[in-house]
Amino acid sequence: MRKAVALIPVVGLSGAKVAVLGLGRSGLSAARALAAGGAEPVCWDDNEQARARAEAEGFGCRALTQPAHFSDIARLIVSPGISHLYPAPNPVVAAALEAGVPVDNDIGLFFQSYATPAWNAFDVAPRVVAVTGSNGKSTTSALIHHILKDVGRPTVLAGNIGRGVLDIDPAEDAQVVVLELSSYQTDLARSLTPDVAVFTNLSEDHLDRHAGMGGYFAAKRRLFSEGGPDRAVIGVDEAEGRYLAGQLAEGPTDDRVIRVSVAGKLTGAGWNVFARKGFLSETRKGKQVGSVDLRGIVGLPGVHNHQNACAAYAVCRSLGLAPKVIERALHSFGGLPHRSQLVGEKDGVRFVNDSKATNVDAAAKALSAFDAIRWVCGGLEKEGGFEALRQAAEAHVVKAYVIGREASAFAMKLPVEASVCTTMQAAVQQAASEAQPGEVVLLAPAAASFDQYDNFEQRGDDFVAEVAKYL
Ligand code: UMA
Repeated sequence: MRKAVALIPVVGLSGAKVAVLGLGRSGLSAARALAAGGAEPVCWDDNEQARARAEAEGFGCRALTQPAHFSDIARLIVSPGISHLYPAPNPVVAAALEAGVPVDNDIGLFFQSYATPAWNAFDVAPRVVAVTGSNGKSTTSALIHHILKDVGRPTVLAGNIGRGVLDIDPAEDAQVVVLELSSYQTDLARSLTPDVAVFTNLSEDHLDRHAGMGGYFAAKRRLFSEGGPDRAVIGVDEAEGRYLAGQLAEGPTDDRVIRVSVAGKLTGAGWNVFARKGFLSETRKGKQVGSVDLRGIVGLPGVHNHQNACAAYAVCRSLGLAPKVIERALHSFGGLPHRSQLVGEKDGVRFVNDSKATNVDAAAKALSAFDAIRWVCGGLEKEGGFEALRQAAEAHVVKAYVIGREASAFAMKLPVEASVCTTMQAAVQQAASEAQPGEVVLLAPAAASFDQYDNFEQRGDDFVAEVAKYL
């Protein structure tokens, strides 16, 4: 029996058989949305339980590993966690490519299907804001969504943040859909036409899936090149961001590009939003037109969060909101679970969960946000080593408490004193018993979680549960 759920019916594939590979959050919502649009989903997942869940909803499953299996298939929809090219295409994707069948994902289907003739009755056309980048995209997306909600604008949040993009209700008058998009998602989507697109920053991540840094940047850049958003908000603190901003703008005064920085004052004659020493400034044509004191905003600690605030502010300004209403909403943002999340405080020691710091760059930013840190870290190490966090660790960490199956090897590579704890329980207990008033016990793993957990959320929940025992 098919569940009654919110969804965007897929347009343009009615009567066609469409293969859906991967039946997790994005795959299953894609299958439902395809069926709602009159297509016939032909599903597959390597996991038997996932297939059983789809079959229970009435979807047919069959393996499509040979090009001949695609003779009656119009398109293949692939989930983001399944490799479509590097390090090697999944066998089903390889068969589709050999058969010449177009390969797409739920993001492509969303952009193909979101606008409908019903919009003719609306007073204000719905808009789509899409946020990509290596770090900060969840917080930036959630912050934009929060600000819009605060001013009473209809808004919905979906994408990499945990909700399939087709898993939302059809558009309503003046709605703003905020999508967090990963490089996996932007790489594969055949339609990619947001009204406002954001590039937060770039640092090494997922390099195996993109054959290196060039492929990773190219995947993210597609968000700005496929349809060309009306407005692009670009973090220019890395060479890639500066290059992208330069490519999209006709010249320095072209305000279709809003440049964002937390590395210094932006003096260009275009549209700029930057934060220095906790103060956000907005300049246009060389004049200051808005400012916000970010220092007292509890939900946005640290320079990395000031970057998120600048990007969200820029998006909301481009949607016509005034600086003071944005400032008011920033103050009521509670932050996201697993990102600079204050879990509790005892005897002057704060406990903060940043389990989402799954790479070295994100961990360095988390470490820079606090002064004296008992640092819980470790897990499945990523490529690139620890050099990028050396400065932040040496300046802010009192001692590290290392978790993970390879905890001793991980600990040896850190630039600070480290205790090998292996389990979260041991790490939290030891860090809590050694912490002094004024210090922060911070989970910022600088590693993936898959050696001990299903995902970073489960790892963060484990930290929160261990802290709760202590508190
Ligand atoms: N599967 C196969 N064969 C494989 C690999 C996986 O059949 O070789 C199946 C699995 O059995 C499973 C399904 O594929 O049933 C899972 O697909 P998926 O990994 O794409 O996960 P979804 O549940 O569809 O979630 C995806 C995103 N996951 C990834 O990108 C890995 C979610 O982002 C996203 O929230 C969701 O779509 C809704 O849009 C998560 C993520 O970890 C949070 N993202 C990465 C990150 O943030 O670093 C990019």
